[in-house]
Amino acid sequence: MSTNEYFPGINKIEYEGPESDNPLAFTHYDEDRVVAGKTMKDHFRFAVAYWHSFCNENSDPFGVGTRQFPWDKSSDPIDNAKFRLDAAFEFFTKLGIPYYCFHDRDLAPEGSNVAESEKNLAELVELAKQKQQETGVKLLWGTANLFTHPRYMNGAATNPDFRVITHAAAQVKAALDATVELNGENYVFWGGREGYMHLFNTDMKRELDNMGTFLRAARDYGRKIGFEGTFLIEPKPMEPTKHQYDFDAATVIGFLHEQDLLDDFKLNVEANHATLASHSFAHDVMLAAQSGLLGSIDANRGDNQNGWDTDYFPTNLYDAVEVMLILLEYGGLAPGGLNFDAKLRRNSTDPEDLFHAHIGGMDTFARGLLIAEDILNNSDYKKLRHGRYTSLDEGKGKAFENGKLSLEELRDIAAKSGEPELQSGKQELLENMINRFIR
Ligand code: XUL
Ligand code: CO
Repeated sequence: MSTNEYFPGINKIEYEGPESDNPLAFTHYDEDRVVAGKTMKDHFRFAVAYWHSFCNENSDPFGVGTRQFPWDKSSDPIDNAKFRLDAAFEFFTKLGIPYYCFHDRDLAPEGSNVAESEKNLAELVELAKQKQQETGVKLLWGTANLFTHPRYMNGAATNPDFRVITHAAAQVKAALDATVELNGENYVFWGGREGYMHLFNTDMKRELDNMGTFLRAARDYGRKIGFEGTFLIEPKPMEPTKHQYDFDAATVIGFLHEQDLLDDFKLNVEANHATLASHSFAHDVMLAAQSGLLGSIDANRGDNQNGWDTDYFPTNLYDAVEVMLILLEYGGLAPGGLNFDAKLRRNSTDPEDLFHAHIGGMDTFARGLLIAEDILNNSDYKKLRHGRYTSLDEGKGKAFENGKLSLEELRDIAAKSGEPELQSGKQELLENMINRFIR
């Protein structure tokens, strides 16, 4: 632990149980508690997002940042990056969270050229490695920030200027080196500027193919240097770009097929990105899980009154239950995890607010897990859902599913069997059933 404490007066957050009224304790997240055959710690593999928690001062388009960063105390950005690392690991250990995630530029400042940026990152990676060894906190994923610098205004891998593509490659190479050095379990691509502002000036097909080529090169380099984890693409439909190529889970799954990337890539589904694409969080998680491509989750939530990516900390229990039902049915997240890609509100300015935010998110998902397990063990939820499909389980229905019946044969069955009686979807019954378990 550093000699300098950044969160004084806050001790290690402990589990105190549902009756506790201590706001700096967990009421449901009990990391060693075994649920459905795994500890809570292993179910979630919770992570802190370095950028929101330690780099984002909560500025918005109308105002400067409001958060005080006691670790920004030097005029030298490298010194500040080191202080920030101390603060981050103090927070991780006090919170008792097992993982963190970063962008290259969160960890170390960009230099004045490629070599200097690489050197800055390598210096901070060495220190992060020591911190990981001292604390046992691990890296869930690393990524490269290919959206902040002005050079990326027309995209990174999809930029029409080859020179920009090479800079993106340099950053991804260094971020992969960092991820491998820190034993990162996954590597994320979020293409905030991979998309277009207008089709008038865009060759969409060429840009999409270049994105595939770029990802294959990154994959090959990662495997060459010994990265054994999963590469993840994080869908988002828009913001900052008007149209982003990785629009939603379905679009990315199609892209992975087309670009022959399915052996190495999965999806990092983010709640507020799914809702921006007019889906629900559960929809994109389900789509990825049923395709065997759910890699990891960025947990947060949007706002019913606002359309944009608000990145609220997730406290919606209903969402958590829906998603935990899917994770329990489809085998969970590992080697991915649940990263709090969420930020404090602009007017949440006390250091302890960062604890409240994470405690709330962890407890929400822990409750969601307990409720989902209860539903799966003690209700007819699965039976009712499956029951709607029994006509496809045997006989001609099964033959259809196996592709054994022609369109003419299907027509003849319809003609012979007459009008089917209506079968209720039972939605209200199911919704009431789920609500009865949320207690
Ligand atoms: C932006 C977003 C990113 C990615 C990592 O909306 O979610 O923070 O998770 O680049
Ligand atoms: Co994210």
